Amino acid sequence: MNDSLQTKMIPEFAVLGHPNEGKSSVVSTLTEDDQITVSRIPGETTVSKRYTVQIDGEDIIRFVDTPGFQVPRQTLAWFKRFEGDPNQVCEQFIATFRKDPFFSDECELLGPVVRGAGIIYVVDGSRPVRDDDLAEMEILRLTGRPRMAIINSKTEGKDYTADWKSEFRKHFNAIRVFNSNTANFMDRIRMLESLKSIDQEWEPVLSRVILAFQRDWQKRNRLVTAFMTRSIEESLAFFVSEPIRTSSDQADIKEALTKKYQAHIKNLERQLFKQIRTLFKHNLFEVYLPEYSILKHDLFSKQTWELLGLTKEQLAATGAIIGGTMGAVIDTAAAGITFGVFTAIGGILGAGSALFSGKKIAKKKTAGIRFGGDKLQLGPNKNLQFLYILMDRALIYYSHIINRPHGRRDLQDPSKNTQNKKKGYSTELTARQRNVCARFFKAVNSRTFLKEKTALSDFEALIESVLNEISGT
Ligand SMILES: Nc1nc2c(ncn2[C@@H]2O[C@H](COP(=O)(O)OP(=O)(O)OP(=O)(O)O)[C@@H](O)[C@H]2O)c(=O)[nH]1
Ligand SMILES: [Mg+2]
Repeated sequence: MNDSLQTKMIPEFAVLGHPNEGKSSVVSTLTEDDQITVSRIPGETTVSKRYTVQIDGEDIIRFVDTPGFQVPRQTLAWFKRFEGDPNQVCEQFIATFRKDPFFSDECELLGPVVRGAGIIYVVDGSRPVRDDDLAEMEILRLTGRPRMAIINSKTEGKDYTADWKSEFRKHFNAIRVFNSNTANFMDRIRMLESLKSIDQEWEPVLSRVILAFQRDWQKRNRLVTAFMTRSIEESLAFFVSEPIRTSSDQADIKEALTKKYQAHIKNLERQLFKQIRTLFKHNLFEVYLPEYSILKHDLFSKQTWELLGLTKEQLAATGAIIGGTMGAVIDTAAAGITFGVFTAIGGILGAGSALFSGKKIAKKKTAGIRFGGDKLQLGPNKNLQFLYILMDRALIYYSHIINRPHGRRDLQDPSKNTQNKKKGYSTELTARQRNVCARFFKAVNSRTFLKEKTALSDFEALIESVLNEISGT
């Protein structure tokens, strides 16, 4: 297939409108591209630029970001005076004014329309309809191209949606509310569904686009499942140990082990979060986390455990610990040494009485010198609750990422869609699902994956179903 033939089959939509209404944000959200410049200052976009959505290296759909209309009334006056072939009105307009600076933005924004793009007209529904807007709508009607209007309300509390809709009905084939700063995956799908209705000829190709988007989303969720399962498995199985010699300061060793253990687990979580962020194409900045987010708390803090929904009884059970009253018994080569209170461990680490354990290291001879003694080991964590904490934090992060539209550039004020969960997802699991988690936990802990054949696959299936539920797919 040659290039031009392939290009023709890829649907293309020009996003048009008044300056500063959110055109670039809409393109950014629709294409999941956070590199597109969005700015408070009107007139930011000065040239039309195509953004192509690719899935598995294949071009799927294009959106063209354009400059805003500058002189819509004068442009409309010319369109109305035009006496040639109505299908040629845009071409003739550009041919006439290509070199005229007065109409330079209008020539630029109509360029993609001449090339056959469908039209998505963006307005800010939080302001009233003005004469300039009516002129813009009339120009678009006169282009004769399939067109859809979308209402992207920038300011909450002010709503002129009804006025806009009644004007739109005269000029457009479809109308949709689509907010570039809150839209999630399903909103994007619904938007594409509406686009189908603006031109019957595009129906089959847009159906294919929607299918490609949905398959890609499923694939991402499967990847997140794999990343999450591996990360959790690694965290659960992780342990650190250090030999104890008579002269060693055991308190120092405990502290060093605790630091090492926590740093490793936190690092695994960071890596997982980065994988999720990359998969959902967020590059611009560390995704902002709302002040109240559980993820703001340290993985190893008491708040994390409380916020994720541990009951008082669970807290009491997991940690005598958290209060700092747990003692750990270490077997030593010589005699049983009882360590005192491990307050330094705190939080999760304290949870689970078997977290710290002592092991006798086989004495061995190296170059004639006898080494040996006892070993202090921290981890693997034997507390099932640890699995739920890791799982919940990853799911909350996932929910945050998928609900953050790429066109959104402010850092505060999390989107409405973000799940402002006070409790973790694990608190909503059914008894059967908890059983799946417990079997997975046990298989990791006792390294019996070979025997417990379905422990891993059942856990993965559970995670994937929760991801699908969170994303509404
Ligand atoms: N709160 C909110 N702000 C938005 C929304 N859409 C756009 N904005 C903001 O409005 C300003 C303009 O957005 P752009 O996407 O750059 O608008 P534009 O239509 O491309 O503007 P020009 O390129 O100048 O014509 C930016 O500060 C955006 O962050 C929205 O849905 N909600
Ligand atoms: Mg712009």
